[in-house]
Amino acid sequence: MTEQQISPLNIEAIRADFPALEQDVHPGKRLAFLDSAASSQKPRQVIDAMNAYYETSHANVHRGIHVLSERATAAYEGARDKVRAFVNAGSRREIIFTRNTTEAINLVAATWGHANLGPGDVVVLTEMEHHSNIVPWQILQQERGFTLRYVPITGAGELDLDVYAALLRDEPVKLVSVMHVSNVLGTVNPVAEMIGQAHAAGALALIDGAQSVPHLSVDVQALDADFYAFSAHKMAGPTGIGVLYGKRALLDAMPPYMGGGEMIKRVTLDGSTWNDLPHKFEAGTPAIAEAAGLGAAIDYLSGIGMQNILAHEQTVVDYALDRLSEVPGLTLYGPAPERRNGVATFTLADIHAHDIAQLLDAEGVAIRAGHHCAMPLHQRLGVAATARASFYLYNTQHEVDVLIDALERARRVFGR
Ligand code: 7TS
Repeated sequence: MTEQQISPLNIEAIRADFPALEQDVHPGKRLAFLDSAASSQKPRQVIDAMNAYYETSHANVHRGIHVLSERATAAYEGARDKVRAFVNAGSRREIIFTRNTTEAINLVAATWGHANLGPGDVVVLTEMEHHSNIVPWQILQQERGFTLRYVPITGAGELDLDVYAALLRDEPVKLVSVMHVSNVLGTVNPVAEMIGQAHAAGALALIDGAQSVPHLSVDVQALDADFYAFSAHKMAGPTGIGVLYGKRALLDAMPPYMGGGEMIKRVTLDGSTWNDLPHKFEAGTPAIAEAAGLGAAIDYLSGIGMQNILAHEQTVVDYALDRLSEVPGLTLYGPAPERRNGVATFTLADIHAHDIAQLLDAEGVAIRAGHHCAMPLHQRLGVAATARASFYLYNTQHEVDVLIDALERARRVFGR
């Protein structure tokens, strides 16, 4: 079968939308970009939207009564409407623009967490979290003195849901903060069930959606998430903008994050009052061109269809897992193919992951090596570093073949 027959996407047409893919990164070595979990490439539609914004529409938002300010405001607020629809939030007021997932989680920790967590309270995280969903809570813990608990992972690379249920039953849990999809193992966590269990125990749930929103259809209302965080740059959009979804009643009750222009209703020398949502959480001049780019990315992904994107990725990842499992000396991490998404993480004999990445780069293959900002997970796996190939809508089975050939070369170079 050819790629075209087994993929629901017109992959050649999609690849033609991404200028960065059309280059040799070393003489005669065409780029095989297998590092989209770190940050995806951008289609021309996104780049064009940002350029067009700067060429015709740039001014500050929400301020000037002139044509360009109105255009800039329309671009910025129009992007908010697109985000609302993309994740099916109930109201545009529930969509807060941040810099990225990291800032979205820090916002919740510094506002909701600061106001609501103290000695005797428990926050539940998991062993597989990215540092951005561990460190903000550890920082806050030092100040507020609550307890952190971590749901362990099983040998199959999935969350131990029995331990999770026991924590909710036995401890005064106020918040569960968990990733939807693992950036290392690819595990798709059963967050709908986990949120339901958290609510039944009287806890709120924050979901780190950095690796889910780019790949899956996410419906924050169907999930009943209290907070949901993601980054534009992993979903074909620009760097510099991310999203915090929060339920309106929670956001309304939370104190502001940063103080400054735009987030106030009235300022006197004696004190200030806060603006309505979402502006209460968006102090200062925001990332306007980036919002325009994010809006274009959402149009682009929606135009192709998230179901089609997921089906294509699944085909490529399944093929990659199959072929990788045939490489002698290679260890794969993570659950069975039907319970995972987007990434293939491995070690190869005793070759250091950085050496693998360097040899692959010489063949034009871009992967990530290291701890992937998940050091506790790597400690649990018993390895200091892993190599990770990650896939998006523009990747092909041919690129997997190039990866495998390059790995074979690495084995020969290291005599393994
Ligand atoms: N959460 C998860 C699950 C992630 O994978 C990442 C980034 C973040 C949060 C942080 O996102 P940011 O946009 O705020 O930086 N993950 C990765 C990665 O796996 N390799 O590089 C970045």
